[in-house]
Amino acid sequence: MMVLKQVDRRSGLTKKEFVNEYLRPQKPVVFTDLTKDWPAMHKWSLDFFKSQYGDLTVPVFSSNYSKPGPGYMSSDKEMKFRDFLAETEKGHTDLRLFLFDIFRSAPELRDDFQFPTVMRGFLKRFPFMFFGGEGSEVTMHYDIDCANVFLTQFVGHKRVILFPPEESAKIYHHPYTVKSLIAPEKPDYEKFPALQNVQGYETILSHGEMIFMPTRYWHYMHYLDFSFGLALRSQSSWATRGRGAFNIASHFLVDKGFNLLAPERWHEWKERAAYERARPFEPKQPNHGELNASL
Ligand SMILES: O=C(O)CCC(=O)C(=O)O
Ligand SMILES: [Fe+2]
Repeated sequence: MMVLKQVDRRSGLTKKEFVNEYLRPQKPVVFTDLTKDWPAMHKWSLDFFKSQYGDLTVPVFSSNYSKPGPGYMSSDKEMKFRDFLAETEKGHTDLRLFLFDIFRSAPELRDDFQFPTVMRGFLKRFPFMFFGGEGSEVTMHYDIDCANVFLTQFVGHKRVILFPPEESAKIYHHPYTVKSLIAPEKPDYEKFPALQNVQGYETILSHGEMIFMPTRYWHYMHYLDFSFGLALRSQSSWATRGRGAFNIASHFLVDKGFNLLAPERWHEWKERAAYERARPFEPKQPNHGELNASL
């Protein structure tokens, strides 16, 4: 059976403790107190964004994002931010705002939060926001640039399931992508037998909590209520920076290129390759021949 441990929840973590207990060993953690002095914590709300930024035009994602074909890995349509918020508030789960750079249009919002001081290397130019309605799911992926991600939760709750990069084969990683097609909340062991041997983490994030997801960690999110998040990213080494740049180039050239040429066939090829890689990790079937020989 898949094993999901609870992510540690810590307050008052010093830089030294964070580095020794979480950053070096590449282990996730939830900071429960890092955002307590942020103006954003009481200022940013559904009504705040509707009233102050409702006129912005935003690029919206739907479930076409992961399907082979023309919508693959791009946003579907543009909407007024106000209309998007009204739809997701009502529980329209297909629409999401993903890697939304609101700060380009609203640089004043940067004064409402601070970059954590528990490590260096924050990419100050790239804070991103994510918005989704109750029931929305973010499929299993890791972040292509290989950054460490510090994701702060606002308003509602979100269930997060994580797997370390070493578990990639067991969750049927699709080559040339940063995706896996498994649904970790309802693991299908018939279809994906190697999932039975996977070990990961889970937690539920509430308002004000910040989760640290180490470099290349797989993550799946389930919005339990309407909520939004702010992701701050940091690069801890030139090696991960280089790997990120290589990833971006190869994924965009190879994956997007073949998706355009032959969407279905390319999808099938990736799926077959994912199965081949997972095979050594499938639970062993009882082998009667071997048993008899040893008796
Ligand atoms: O919270 C979300 O909607 C997705 C977050 C995510 O994938 C990230 O921060 O990298
Ligand atoms: Fe992500």
